[in-house]
Amino acid sequence: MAPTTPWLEIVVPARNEHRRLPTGLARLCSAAATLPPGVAVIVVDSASTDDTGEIARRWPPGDVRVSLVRINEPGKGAAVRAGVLATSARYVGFCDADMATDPAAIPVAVGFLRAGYPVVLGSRSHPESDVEDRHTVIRRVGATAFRAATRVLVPGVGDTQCGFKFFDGAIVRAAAARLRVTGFAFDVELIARCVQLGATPVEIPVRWQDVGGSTFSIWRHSASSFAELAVAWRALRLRPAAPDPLLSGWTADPPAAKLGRL
Ligand SMILES: Nc1nc2c(ncn2[C@@H]2O[C@H](COP(=O)(O)OP(=O)(O)O)[C@@H](O)[C@H]2O)c(=O)[nH]1
Ligand SMILES: [Mg+2]
Repeated sequence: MAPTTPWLEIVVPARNEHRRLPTGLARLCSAAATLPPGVAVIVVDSASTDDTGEIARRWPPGDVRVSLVRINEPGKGAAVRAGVLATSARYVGFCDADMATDPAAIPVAVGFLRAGYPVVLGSRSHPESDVEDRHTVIRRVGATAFRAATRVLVPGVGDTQCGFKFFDGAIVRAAAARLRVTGFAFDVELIARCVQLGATPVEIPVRWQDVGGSTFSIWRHSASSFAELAVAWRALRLRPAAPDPLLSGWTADPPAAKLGRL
């Protein structure tokens, strides 16, 4: 039996993921089961019109406990925020329901957390990443422009949008509590807030394979994602967080790990 208090909780935001969630959760749970017992998954469903929530609620008990949080507010950022704030574990991560990032990287991310690195980001721009990108040209152009815009808020981070991030739990809960951006650009604000709290992010290589059925619509979400960067910029200036050395005993400056090797 898994211990009642998990040491690692993984949040999976999911909206209308009836098709991708069963495979995604199965892959996530089997990767998590390779870790020491005490890993739990929290699926956050916001107002799906399919049975996404039921898939999570009826997930069979196993080595990795799966639970469901339901919220009404739409947006990936709102879902991850709610999931993170529902955690109490020492370490907290989040992954997309499609598991486009191979969850085999989870033990690597955990290795970095255990070594004292508080913010571990899966990165498709890492030179050792293996990326199979089938996105349309227009989405790729948009992503390049978005990446350039993120540099103002999180200089030095090559990929803010990979749906695979792991954190010291205390830091990410403090950052999520202040989060203003509720949509797809929330990652940028979340990372910037962790940096404000005194953490230095490290990017690790991932295997990333596009999975069809994306919930991101170029027409509906592109403009709002850029607008969200402006919201984040304003919010970070109006409500900055002072570095808090009491949050954790993390490694504040890990230059040796910049390339994601341990
Ligand atoms: N709960 C919740 N999850 C969302 C919402 N929008 C997107 N997501 C989830 O966020 C993740 C985004 O990944 P995906 O749709 O694959 O987008 P892409 O990889 O950027 O094309 C998926 O797990 C989605 O189900 C939302 O409004 N609510
Ligand atoms: Mg995806």
